[in-house]
Amino acid sequence: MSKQAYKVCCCFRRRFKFREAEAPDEIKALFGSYSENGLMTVDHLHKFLKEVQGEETVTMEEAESAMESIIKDLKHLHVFHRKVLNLEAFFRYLFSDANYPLISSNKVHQDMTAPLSHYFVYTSHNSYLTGNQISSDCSDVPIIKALEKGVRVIELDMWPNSTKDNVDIYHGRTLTTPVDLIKCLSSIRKHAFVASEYPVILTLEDHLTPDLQAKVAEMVTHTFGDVLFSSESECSSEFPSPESLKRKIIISTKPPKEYLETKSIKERDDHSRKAKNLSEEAAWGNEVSDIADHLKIHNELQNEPDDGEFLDEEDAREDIQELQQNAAPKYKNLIAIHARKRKGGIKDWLKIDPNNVTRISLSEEKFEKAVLSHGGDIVRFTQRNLLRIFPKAMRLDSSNYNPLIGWTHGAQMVALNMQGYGRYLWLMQGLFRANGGCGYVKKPDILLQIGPHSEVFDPKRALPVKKTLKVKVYMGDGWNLDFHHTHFDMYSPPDFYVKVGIAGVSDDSAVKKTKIVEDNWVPTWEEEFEFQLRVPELALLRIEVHEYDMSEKDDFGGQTCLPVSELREGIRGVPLYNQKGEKYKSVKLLMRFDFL
Ligand SMILES: [Ca+2]
Ligand SMILES: [Ca+2]
Ligand SMILES: [Ca+2]
Repeated sequence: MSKQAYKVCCCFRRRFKFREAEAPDEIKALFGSYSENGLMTVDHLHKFLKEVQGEETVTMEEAESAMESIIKDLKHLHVFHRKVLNLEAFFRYLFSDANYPLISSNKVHQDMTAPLSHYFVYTSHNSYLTGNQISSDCSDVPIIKALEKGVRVIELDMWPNSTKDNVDIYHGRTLTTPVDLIKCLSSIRKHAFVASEYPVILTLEDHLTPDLQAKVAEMVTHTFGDVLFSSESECSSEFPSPESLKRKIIISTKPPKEYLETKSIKERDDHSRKAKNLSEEAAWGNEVSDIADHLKIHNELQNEPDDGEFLDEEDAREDIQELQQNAAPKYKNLIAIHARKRKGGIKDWLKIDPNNVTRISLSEEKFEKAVLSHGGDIVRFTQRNLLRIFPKAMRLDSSNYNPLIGWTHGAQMVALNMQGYGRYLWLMQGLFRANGGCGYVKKPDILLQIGPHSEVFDPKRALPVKKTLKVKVYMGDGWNLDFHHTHFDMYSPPDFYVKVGIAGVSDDSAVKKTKIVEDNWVPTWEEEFEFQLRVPELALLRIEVHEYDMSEKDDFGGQTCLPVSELREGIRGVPLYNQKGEKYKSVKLLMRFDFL
């Protein structure tokens, strides 16, 4: 035990005892029953993995190699002459990366041979922006970062450059500083498959003349070469599988549009001023909305007929006939996933063509409106076709919306602003921790099934409880290593508490919290919570650590989101992440998960 001093004023210091992390009583008791004379052998470990950790099929050999790697990892603590663990080593092992809470931290384990429409795909919106939607810089750096995190859908807005002889990427009609298309393409080629071998889809928004389209075709073909997927031989009644598209880059866009002149700088100026008035997003972002409540409010605000004209920023004035005459033929050939222009009302664009699959793109507002009146049609549509949802234009600050509205209706490409840090992006990062972080997560069967009367999954329907998840929060550790001792409170150690919750279908959503442990860098809560889950397949476990301050907003202490379908039972070391979703070096929680 050591002491830590906090300066209160120039002549007075408060001293606090600093305790190293120590195993909670329950862990000590468990060690007692799986050890002899204070030592845990391979036999004991094997039994512990089977009985407590729920790893029923674990073999003696696996337990032995686990023991070896534990001893190797902990050799700085003790020198073990035999393959045994003492309490401290066992406790450290529980906290270690080897005891990760998900079934696979980096192994793809789902079936990857189903059509693309059977997967949620990690999707970014305006992937080239470094900050807000109006005046931030455009760069290939955020694209590289996204690809390295496993993002599989990258969006590029293509515009003519100032001399009209080359292609720039920027957010049209804003003050964002452009970046060369070719720079983005080369970076994509270089980083596409660093995090995952599964296909990268480029969604292009095109505001180009036929001349420049021809130039894009040349650049794309030249940069990507063999890696570019061409759809000529594909059967168009079903999308190919991620497995068959491994290490391929796929171009997806609408049929090219008529050339649109960039609006005047004056207008761009006005936008920029608007963006500056928006405050920076707070550390936490908005609380995760209950999707049913959210839709209800939305419904009350909407009085328009459901099948009105559904045009948005992506639609512009294109006409397919015009395209046939104008667009560069090479450019048209690049498009492997054709996005459909939406004509007429919701019913029309959700029409399923048995001979053709397509992709449509809707703003979050249009989508939410469509969900209210045509929820079932959307689920049916997304069983074979692709649906992309993007943030509404009002989100000038690059904030985000609740992605679960899209996922619970089968939308594959829920595009979020990757620079819009906060709870909604954490949900996204959480979902895509599943399936080894490869950027493709198989949609649960419930979203792919269709009944004899063509009934499909309805996230609003009251369903019986399928599983109860019991979550125990034992303790946390590592803040003293990752933060300065005055980071949380100037005059005393931090006061942590944990919020544990579920995001999923509306009936499953809940948030609970532990008590506050005051003035302690190594808090022990030992509190247990139960969550009743009707649709565990779509549930995400949300974990947030708050640092309580009486007079101000809580400080941020860490967060993670874990897909419930991949959660391992038993006692686990749960790594926490910062606001941006970057993993802390040392901060972890010790938790226990059980399904009843
Ligand atoms: Ca504080
Ligand atoms: Ca304090
Ligand atoms: Ca405090």
